[in-house]
Amino acid sequence: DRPTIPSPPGLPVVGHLHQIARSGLIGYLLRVSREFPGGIFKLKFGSRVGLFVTSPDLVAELCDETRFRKMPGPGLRVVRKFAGDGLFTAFSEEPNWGKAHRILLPAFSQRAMRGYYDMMLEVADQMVAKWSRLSGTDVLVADDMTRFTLDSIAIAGFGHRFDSFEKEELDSFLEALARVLGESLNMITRMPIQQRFAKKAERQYEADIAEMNALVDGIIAERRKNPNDGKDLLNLMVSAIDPETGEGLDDINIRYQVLTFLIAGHETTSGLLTFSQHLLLRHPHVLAQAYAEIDRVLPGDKRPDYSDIAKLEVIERILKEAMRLWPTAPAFTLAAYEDEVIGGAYTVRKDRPINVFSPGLHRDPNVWEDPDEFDIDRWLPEAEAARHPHAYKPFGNGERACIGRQFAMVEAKMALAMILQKFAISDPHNYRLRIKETLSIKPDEFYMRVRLRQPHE
Ligand code: MNH
Repeated sequence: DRPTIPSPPGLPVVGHLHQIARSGLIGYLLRVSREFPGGIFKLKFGSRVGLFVTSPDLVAELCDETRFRKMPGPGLRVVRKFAGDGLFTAFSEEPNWGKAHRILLPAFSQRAMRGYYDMMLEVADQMVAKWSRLSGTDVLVADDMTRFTLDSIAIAGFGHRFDSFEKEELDSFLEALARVLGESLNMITRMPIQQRFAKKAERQYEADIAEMNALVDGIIAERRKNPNDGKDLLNLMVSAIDPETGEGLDDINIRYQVLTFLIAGHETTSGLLTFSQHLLLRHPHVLAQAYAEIDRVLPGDKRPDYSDIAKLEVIERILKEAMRLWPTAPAFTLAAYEDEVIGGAYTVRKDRPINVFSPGLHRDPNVWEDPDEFDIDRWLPEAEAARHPHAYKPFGNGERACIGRQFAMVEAKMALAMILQKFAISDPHNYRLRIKETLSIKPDEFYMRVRLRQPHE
């Protein structure tokens, strides 16, 4: 007789949705993870049952690619409405996944990163210029991180300039996207009775998708009109041939891919940078370490070049630890090829989505001492080498892991380096973390004081 998968008490009909409505999905899942140290539990979202795993041993089994593969869950299936079979939302069995993966991989090599670097640096310059003008006042961190990461992926990947730092408001693409992501989340957490009254939200949703598509179509048309021989994402998409099938990407798929990269390529990195600055302000001794490293690697006004980025090991540990506590893509979903038993005890049916809830995994007390503490020394090489190999999954797993992880790390290290080189940052309002949830997570309404550093500060 096999044990059943545990579940916290819920209500009839809605299951656990009312608790989610009250404390947010992430907060609720973190609480439930703590209540079920076995590292597996299920929740009821109305009529749907969601299965969640947080123990590293179980995650190790799920990450065995001979038994399990990515299976877009309810959240990503809603996103397929506008991202289709783009890389992020494709089922692994869809031929377009393999085709696009093989075609686009060269755009993420070390060499390619070097090629993007100067473009990213130019965007970072614009951010520094804006904050210099605002010196002595407060900035809304998440919005400027979003300007930085969106402009970076758009210019490096597609040669498109948003020039977000020249505008008061965030680009209307971002507003459309924010509404679409918010509505996507609502669609999966709304109680059935509420869904019937959501007609207006649905119309707005359609209009927002049309607006995003119009931007993407403009970017593609512009490149077809003015071709260049660069090796960026867009050129690979419109002209490269997959050696395995001898085929290129079709027009609809290209649209899905551009949109996918505009979204996946900025949201999570923006959140990572925002969490990192919040955590630094809460831990002044770590902030001091970061300043010391910056002043050693980038003394005075030295411009960071690509080789300097590799020297920023304190900054790298800060980012890794921020992604441990607050992985900004907080879950990924897998399913078994055949009926399986995991943990020697739990039956899971083939094709049934199972969520790896990374914030829970990343705080498993059997692996992480004082799991809620921000401690960058967890990322010293000896500590890292001794750790359970499946206790940390901020970028997902296997062949479906994040294709942009190096891009994100280079970008995030550069941005933090530039900020700390130029500014003294502080938290006069004693910000208390509130999580804003779309499909990714970031600190909500976090204002930070910035002041240009003096030469000997
Ligand atoms: Mn990214 C997949 C996290 C930055 C483009 N990314 C994933 C997955 C995670 C993830 C987790 C796996 C999701 C799943 O299994 O369902 N990504 C991140 C984080 C950051 C990030 C935490 C920043 C920090 N990602 C980026 C950047 C880009 C990008 C930057 C583009 C430049 N990510 C992708 C794409 C995929 C992906 C594309 C889908 C890859 C695939 O399935 O082939």
